[in-house]
Amino acid sequence: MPKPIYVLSGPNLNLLGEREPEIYGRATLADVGRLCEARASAHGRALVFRQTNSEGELIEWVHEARREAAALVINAAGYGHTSVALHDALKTLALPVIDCHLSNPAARESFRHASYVSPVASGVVSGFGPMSYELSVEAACRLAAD
Ligand code: CA2
Repeated sequence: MPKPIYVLSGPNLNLLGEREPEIYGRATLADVGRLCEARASAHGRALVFRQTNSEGELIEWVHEARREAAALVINAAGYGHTSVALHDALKTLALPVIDCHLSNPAARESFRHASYVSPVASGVVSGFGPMSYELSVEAACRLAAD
């Protein structure tokens, strides 16, 4: 049985589709989950798709992914710009990690230019709205070894 692809989303992404549609679009996180599911199943992979507003919970799930996942897609949202603890957790993984963003942080405010995730990721996908998640899952499936 191939291991699943984990897709983890961080704080405030539960509000997707409800606020700031000019930046993040009108799709909800459930819509994004369906796109990811379709991409993973095209590769014969199961998907674990979760969102949390808690930094500790996000880190627990990264530890879980370390044991259970074939690859990890993570949109750490605000924690990507602030969390050394998340950076340390991601650094322990021996599997592909894709740093995923709906918007293009490099084209936004300067405080979004710093990332604690991208230095420990295999690659970064940003700026394509929900398609960023689809492309990230595609990359995760193609990079996954287990
Ligand atoms: O573009 C992305 O995916 C971000 O990771 C989203 C984060 C932001 O802090 C990063 O710089 C870039 C913010 C997520 C907040 O999500 C919302 C969704 C809808 C309405 C309000 C916030």
